[in-house]
Amino acid sequence: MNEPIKSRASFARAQELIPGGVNSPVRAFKAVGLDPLFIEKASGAKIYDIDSNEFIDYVCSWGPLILGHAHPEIVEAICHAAEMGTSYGAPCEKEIELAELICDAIPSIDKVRMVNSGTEATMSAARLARAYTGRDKILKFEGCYHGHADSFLIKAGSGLLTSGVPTSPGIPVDYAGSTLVTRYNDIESLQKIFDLSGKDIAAVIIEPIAGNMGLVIPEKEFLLECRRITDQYGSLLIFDEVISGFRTCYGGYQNLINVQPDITTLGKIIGGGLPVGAYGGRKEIMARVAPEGDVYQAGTLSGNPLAMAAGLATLNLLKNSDLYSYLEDLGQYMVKGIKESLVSLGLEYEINHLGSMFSLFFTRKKVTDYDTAVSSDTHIFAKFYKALLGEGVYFPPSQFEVCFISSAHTKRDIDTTVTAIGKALESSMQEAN
Ligand code: KE4
Repeated sequence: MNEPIKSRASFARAQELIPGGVNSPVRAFKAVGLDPLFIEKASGAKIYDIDSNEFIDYVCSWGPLILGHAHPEIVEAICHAAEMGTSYGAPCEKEIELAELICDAIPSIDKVRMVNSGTEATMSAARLARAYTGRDKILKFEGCYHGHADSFLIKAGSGLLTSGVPTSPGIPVDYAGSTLVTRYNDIESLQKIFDLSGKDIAAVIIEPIAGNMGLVIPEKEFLLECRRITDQYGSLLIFDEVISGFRTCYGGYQNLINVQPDITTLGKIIGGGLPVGAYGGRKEIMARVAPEGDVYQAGTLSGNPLAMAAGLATLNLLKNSDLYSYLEDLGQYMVKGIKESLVSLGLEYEINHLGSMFSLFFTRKKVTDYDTAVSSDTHIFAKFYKALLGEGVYFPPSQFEVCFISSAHTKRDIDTTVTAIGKALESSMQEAN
């Protein structure tokens, strides 16, 4: 790997003009004690930094790029749309087409509203749930991240967990009081909170596959029980599928487990790498959203033709494809290889894996929630990360994020990656001893 001389200089310049030198905290590489690499271009499964280093990429823009970087048909769709204007501030038919694909793919969604980010989607879904139920409290789970709206920055995952500050300053005290928090995969604690406060809870919001404390998979009955308990108390159930939407199948993770939420939030993949978020649900709930209803939510660039074109191209490529079985095979192949490396090195670290998502945790505990996730040794992870980068593999710079495989990755990429992981594990152990 070439010395990141140009990245270092760019980072110095960026820090003069941008808080922390980045436009989203987790990109700052703080948790791994390095300066971030500035990327010049990306294609397929690879990214290239401004110091002419090539990496196999498992960030994939934090999830949107299930088809890899610069997919030719997505690029073509964006370029074609751009030639006809990037934003009209008026309805266009591409919005109907994308809404149609989403509603057809996810049976619990009768109507859907496009927004520009996952944060806008979850913030709007919470407001809608409060209005629809006439209640104020929202319940979330420790380690889940639903974007940076005030309601959700309480014991949150992703960049907050990465920075070690799971609850952000700046949230009004009484506001924070409207957010209840309990443990992921803990039905008993959920039932207790509802028995105490159920009549005040507008909604439970949950990542049906948790991707912001590293990958944490719901235990078998957990999501069913979330559905049962919210029904029991007349609260809504919001599935935050910003990561999981169209990641594990053509639709939501809800399609695979047959649990229907009242509202679903989406993002990432449905934008194909451009800024798109969405929230949708049953007709009678979505009827409350302005201008059909009285719950206000708006956005200058919501549904713009450029982002819609990228989302349409992406979902049309995924629809009726065999890409999900390809991704499943690659995921299995990756995890098998990593496990063999761990065994050969006598290491008993945990791997959580689902489809094309995986997380290698530097802990011997089974990772099922926030507490077991944070038992990971982030110092060894940082050493591992730096060594892996030196081997040409680009993981998310945080123990508490998910590695994503795209359909642009090949078995050869996985072989290279597994070899690199073995070397990085070995050198990080030597450093640790
Ligand atoms: P955005 O506002 O970043 O588009 O989406 C927020 C969001 C909502 N819900 C879930 C389940 C999410 O994972 C996210 C955002 N994910 C993080 C990475 N885990 C975004 C990366 C970043 O913050 O830079």
